[in-house]
Amino acid sequence: MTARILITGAAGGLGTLLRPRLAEGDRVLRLLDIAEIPAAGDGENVELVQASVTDMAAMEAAMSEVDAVVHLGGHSLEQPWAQILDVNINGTHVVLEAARRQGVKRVLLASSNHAVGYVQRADGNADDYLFPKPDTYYGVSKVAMEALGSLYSDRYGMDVIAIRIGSCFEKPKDARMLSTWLSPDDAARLVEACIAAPNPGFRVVWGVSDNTRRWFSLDEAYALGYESKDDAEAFASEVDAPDPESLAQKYVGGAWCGPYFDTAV
Ligand code: 15L
Repeated sequence: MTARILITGAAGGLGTLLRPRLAEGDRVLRLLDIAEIPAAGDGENVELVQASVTDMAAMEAAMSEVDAVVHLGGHSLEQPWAQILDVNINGTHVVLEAARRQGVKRVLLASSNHAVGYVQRADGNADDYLFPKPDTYYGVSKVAMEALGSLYSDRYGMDVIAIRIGSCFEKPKDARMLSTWLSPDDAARLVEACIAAPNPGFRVVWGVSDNTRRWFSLDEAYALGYESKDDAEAFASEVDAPDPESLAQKYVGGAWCGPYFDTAV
């Protein structure tokens, strides 16, 4: 079992869902965020670090005695370019470089479906390692994240796994998420598999549950040992029926391919 895991962006949505699910035995979760992180609960084996992922000195310090990093930090929605560049792209470089300097060999990167958001459903099932087709500056930052991960793996022999996350929430919120949903429990199972897989090198995997309406490959995730136990279909009656004319029916990125997201400068 991996003894100490550093989670960046630990106070965010995904970090909050993963925190209780990655707690295990003697394992220490070092939780890092620029925002305030909720204090340790009873018996919780956590260390709290309030810092920015863009702060090299702080990140190097945060890597001490760490066995694996789960990098969730950064903007999770579209933002103006300067912010995306600083926090998401530069921040990912800082995380990888700090890990390298401190001898942390394994880094999991929270990439996103928006790295390939303009891939059309008509093109067939979304395979692993789809060539980038970002739908936003945010999506571009996820492409850059994957490129940095590839570089650090090839150049320095690190194990870096980029997870193209679909939609990780407690429940699917709309018809699109009946395809893209990654249940929080499956997210934890996927992270555990990515942490435990022997010598993976650099990988790109889809982070979705085994949804009945899934059109994303899980081959590479399964090859790493992931086993999905959830299916968004269980919530199908709780969301509106899909609109056949919607962007969600056409593109991986759904509404992110529409004009609403074309506002960031
Ligand atoms: C993402 O990458 C976002 O961070 C998240 O907020 C969701 O919108 C998700 O993609 C999605 O596509 O559903």
